[in-house]
Amino acid sequence: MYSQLKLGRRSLFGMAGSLFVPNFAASLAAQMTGPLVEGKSPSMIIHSRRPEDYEMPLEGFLQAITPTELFYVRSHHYTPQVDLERHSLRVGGEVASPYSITLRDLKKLPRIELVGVMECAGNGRGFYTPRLPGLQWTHGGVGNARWAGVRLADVLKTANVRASTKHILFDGADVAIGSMPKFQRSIPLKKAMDPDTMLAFEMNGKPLTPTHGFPLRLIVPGWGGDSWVKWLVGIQALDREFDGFFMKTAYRYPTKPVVPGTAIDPAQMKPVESVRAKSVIAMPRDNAVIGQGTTRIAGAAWSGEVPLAKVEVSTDGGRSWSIARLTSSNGRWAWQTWDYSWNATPGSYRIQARATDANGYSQPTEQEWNPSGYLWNVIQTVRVEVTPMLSTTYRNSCTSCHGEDIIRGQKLTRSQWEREVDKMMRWGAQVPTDQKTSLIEYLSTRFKP
Ligand SMILES: Nc1nc2c(c(=O)[nH]1)N[C@H]1C(S)=C(S)[C@@H](COP(=O)(O)O)O[C@H]1N2
Ligand SMILES: [Mo]
Repeated sequence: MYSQLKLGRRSLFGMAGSLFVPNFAASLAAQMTGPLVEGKSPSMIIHSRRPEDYEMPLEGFLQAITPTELFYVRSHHYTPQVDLERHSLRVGGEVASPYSITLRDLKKLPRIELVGVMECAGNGRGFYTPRLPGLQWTHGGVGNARWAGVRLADVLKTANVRASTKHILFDGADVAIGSMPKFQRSIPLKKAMDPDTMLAFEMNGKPLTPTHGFPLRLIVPGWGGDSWVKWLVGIQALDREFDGFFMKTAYRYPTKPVVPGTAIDPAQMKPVESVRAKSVIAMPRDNAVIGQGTTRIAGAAWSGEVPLAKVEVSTDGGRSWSIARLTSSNGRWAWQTWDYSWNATPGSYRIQARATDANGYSQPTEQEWNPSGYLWNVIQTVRVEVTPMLSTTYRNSCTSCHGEDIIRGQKLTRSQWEREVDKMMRWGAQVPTDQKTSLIEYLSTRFKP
């Protein structure tokens, strides 16, 4: 039975390969192998499987809310399997009334929900020069999900936090690999008491998945992902900032500009807190060849504690800027998808997007180097070539399989061309999604009734 199935697949590939374009068979093969990681899209960029570190591909920036299967994963240690029957959260430290609480009892507190962007402090590290050790994230160490849970402030109130408390420490159920330090982080009391700081048990309407912190994680809106502790088992009130490795050595950012490549004493740095204004262009892709006409430039943008104010787009490498349309509205902690309609004429272009926050801070053009490669937010540049004849796309999508005479004979309206292109794509035509509109534009201009 199984070998028959395999044989069936192989002969299907053979057929597809001879009748259609060869890479159609290849993409079919990729789809048939299924997700490479359970619960994650096969398009995730895999940095590491053990521990789990997966990056969201660029297409994720086109979505107002990141589906869990596209959401990045950053774990320093292996994913712990938490048994809900035995799980409880301990609340202690500088408190008058320490206690333990089960998830079921925790859920009796008032439920809150918010859409929030979480970005790994190391997102974009791969762009720094000189290069830096650590995961070489490009753009996708970030995601925007709907989180539901209870206020951390409500949980702390029951414990009667002492007046001496300055920081709140969070402990996860993950066990350190080898002699690595345990992943433990503290946040200042003020942020802990913020009504939006949450102990979340749901992500995108479902219980948290094991990789994203089941059964309970911290949500620190606006702050780098390093503060969003997963697999929570303990909370402690402290009279000072926690002095473990992940506070005093890692996740620190220089307080003053530094010379690239130099080492800096951690004492000269402070913990990463808020992320900064940033935008990512999801389409068109870098080095794309696109046909002249209306082209969609789109992506997502966010900022941290300070709300996002605007996104601008440049098609001339930053000489002139136009306002992009913000297309989502999921509250102040969410990222915003944005869109810009560009009338592209033949030539070479450098497309850029620039986010600005409500304080007037805009993304920089030059890197602000720091020894661990945190908080990369330099304006992204996407190079595109606009061709008059749409030569490459047209050739790859249409005339690589059949002659132009079939097209020329048809003389269709725009909506007929739209249907025709959809049909051809179902039949295996390789039309890059970011070029579909220009292809339809091209066909309906050149081959009209
Ligand atoms: N217990 C625990 N919590 C953790 C981590 C970890 O390794 N252990 N990684 C942190 C880092 S650095 C980031 S960026 C986020 C990533 O969350 P995600 O995997 O749900 O995307 O979780 C944070 N919480
Ligand atoms: Mo991170």
